[in-house]
Amino acid sequence: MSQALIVIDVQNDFCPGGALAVPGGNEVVPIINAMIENFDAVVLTQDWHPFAHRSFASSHPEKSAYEVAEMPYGPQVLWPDHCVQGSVGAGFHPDLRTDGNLILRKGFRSEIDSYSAFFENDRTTPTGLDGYLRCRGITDLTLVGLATDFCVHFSAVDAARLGYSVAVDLSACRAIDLDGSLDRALKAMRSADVRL
Ligand code: VGL
Ligand code: ZN
Repeated sequence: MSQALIVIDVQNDFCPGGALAVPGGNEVVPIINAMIENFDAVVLTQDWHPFAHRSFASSHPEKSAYEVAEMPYGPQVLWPDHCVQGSVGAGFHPDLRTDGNLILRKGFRSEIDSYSAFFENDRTTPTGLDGYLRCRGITDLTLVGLATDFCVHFSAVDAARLGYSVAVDLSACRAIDLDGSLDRALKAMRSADVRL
């Protein structure tokens, strides 16, 4: 059994003061830093959007942030501009240990968002992370990071669907909690056999 820690989106824009701040987002940093030693592989993901990404409310003049838009691949929550490629907000939290061995950037295509570290929001375009983990013989994943109800949730459910044994350590996650999204995410993860 080989185990990986998947650290989801611990970036400045998701921490207090950032463009899409998750309450208490910074609190996960020391917890995650202390976990790193215990894994065979450590993957860090980065939400990594081009300027004027279609998931930004600013790309939909008739809509405001946190409203939902119909995209070709289905409904999409519209967010404040965040994690623009190369910006300070897209950088990792300055205290996060970044000595993991892979950094995976997602959401880099203008027309499609990617909550999950495994598939873009059309639920079919792969990011390549499954291939990387499989090649390394990794069978067990622990997910931590931001935000519990979006990128951690979708990554965990996809990982379980791909056949990994998946745990989410909620002490090292924080949620956005938009209209009950945290409750829905916890239910979805439980029904996908993700250990919480
Ligand atoms: C995320 C909303 C938009 C996340 C990323 O990391 O959970 N949420 N982009
Ligand atoms: Zn994003």
